[in-house]
Amino acid sequence: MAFPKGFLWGGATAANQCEGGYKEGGRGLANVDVCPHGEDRFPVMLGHKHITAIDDEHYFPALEGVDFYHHWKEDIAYYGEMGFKTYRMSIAWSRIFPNGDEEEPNEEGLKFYEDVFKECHKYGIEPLVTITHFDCPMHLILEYGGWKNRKLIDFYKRLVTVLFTRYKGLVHYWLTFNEINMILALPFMGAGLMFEEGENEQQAKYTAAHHELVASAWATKIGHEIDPDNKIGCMLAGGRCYPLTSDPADVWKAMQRDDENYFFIDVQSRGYYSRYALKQIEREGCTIPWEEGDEEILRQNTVDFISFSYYSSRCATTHEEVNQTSGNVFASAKNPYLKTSEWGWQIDPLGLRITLNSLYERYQKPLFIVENGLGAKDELVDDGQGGKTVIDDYRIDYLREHIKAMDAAINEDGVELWGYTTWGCIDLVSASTGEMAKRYGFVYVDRDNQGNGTFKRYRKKSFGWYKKVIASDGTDLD
Ligand code: BGP
Repeated sequence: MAFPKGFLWGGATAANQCEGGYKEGGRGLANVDVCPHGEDRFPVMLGHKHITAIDDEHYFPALEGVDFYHHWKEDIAYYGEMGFKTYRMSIAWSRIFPNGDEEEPNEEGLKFYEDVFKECHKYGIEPLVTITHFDCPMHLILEYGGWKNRKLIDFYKRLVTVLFTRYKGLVHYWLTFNEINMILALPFMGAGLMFEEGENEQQAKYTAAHHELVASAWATKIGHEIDPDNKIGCMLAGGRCYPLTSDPADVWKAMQRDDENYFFIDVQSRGYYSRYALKQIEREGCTIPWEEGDEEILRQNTVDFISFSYYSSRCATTHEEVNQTSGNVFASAKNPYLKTSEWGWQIDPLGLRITLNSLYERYQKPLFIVENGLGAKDELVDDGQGGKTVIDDYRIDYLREHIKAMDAAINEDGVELWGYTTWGCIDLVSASTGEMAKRYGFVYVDRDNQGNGTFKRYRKKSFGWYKKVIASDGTDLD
């Protein structure tokens, strides 16, 4: 069936994974820059190993990404050619405020994004901007301790005020924090937290989370005041959790896993902490650092829509002998009914329909799928016309099935869905592993895990396929 009129088809990227241009245009160092490729990546993202500057021992893939900083015109032309209606991208905070605590923004950084947004509009592409996709200026971490310091709320307010003012009329769709629930799993990535020996990590995470939630509500307020046409959303690492068996203990565990995920979105969309979240924090002996006015600001500034990433469903069980599988950082029991990707992520298109229905039931607000896709190894081959391409039928299959699930959720179940941006519409650095080999794009980029390659771009087979999908408004999926 047809998708609703004005449905926003497109693709998504994040500055830290594609932009590069580190040291150019006055940009400062950020937490995402010091997450290396290799075995130290996870300990750093967790906040346990501290790398605070670029060193010679490691390879840091975010410094160059896939060099969007110098290829943005070419890349946006590809998106235009595919007929994108929207392009989700993020702002590197340290390009606007290199240290994060300056009074005045960096004009070169502001101009860069202005040019990018204007270029998008040339092709009729509406930008969808993530204000922070995991990034936080390193200075704010070293000097203030990252988001566990309340001062970050003021620095963030300054950032968003500058962005909403400067890009008024150019950008109408905004997300405050990418995958806000990631704070609990990867606190250095999610909130710039670096733990000291013996520190109460849980308390630091809840403190940082509260500050981000208050900052997010402020951004919603400021964004609406500056331009009432702004649509401001939250962003969740989504994917329903199933009980592995009908054992009620498994059902209960799955429900708790989901609650952990909804923790933040509940606050952003309803305006207050849920009862189970308050109980959980209390049980862990932690507290919420309330200050005067917080409650009100949260209550009065809920989001306009809920966006989420969906790669997979998850499974929970109390039967410990069951195998675990990997998937988007959150552990899951292996579901025997599902196939997995080369990286062990379970493939579950119906899970997308289930997730859409659950979220819509729970919040009754418009939804937006802002990430979905298959990370796979691609092989560049001759295209028979003197050029090169990738025959990525596996990616087409994955996306086709997920689009069908989306179609069913809209047309059969009545879910209100504003749009769909596939993750990594151009190959980019993997957030979890720092690899280039895990590719999601419609456009191949010549770059490897060690940082070799020319950055040359090639259209894959999925490029032409997605173009057709968009042109037919989702009715031609062959
Ligand atoms: C999400 C992040 C993205 C992205 C994606 C795929 O969690 O928001 O930044 O990278 O996952 O994950 P990966 O890159 O690890 O394959």
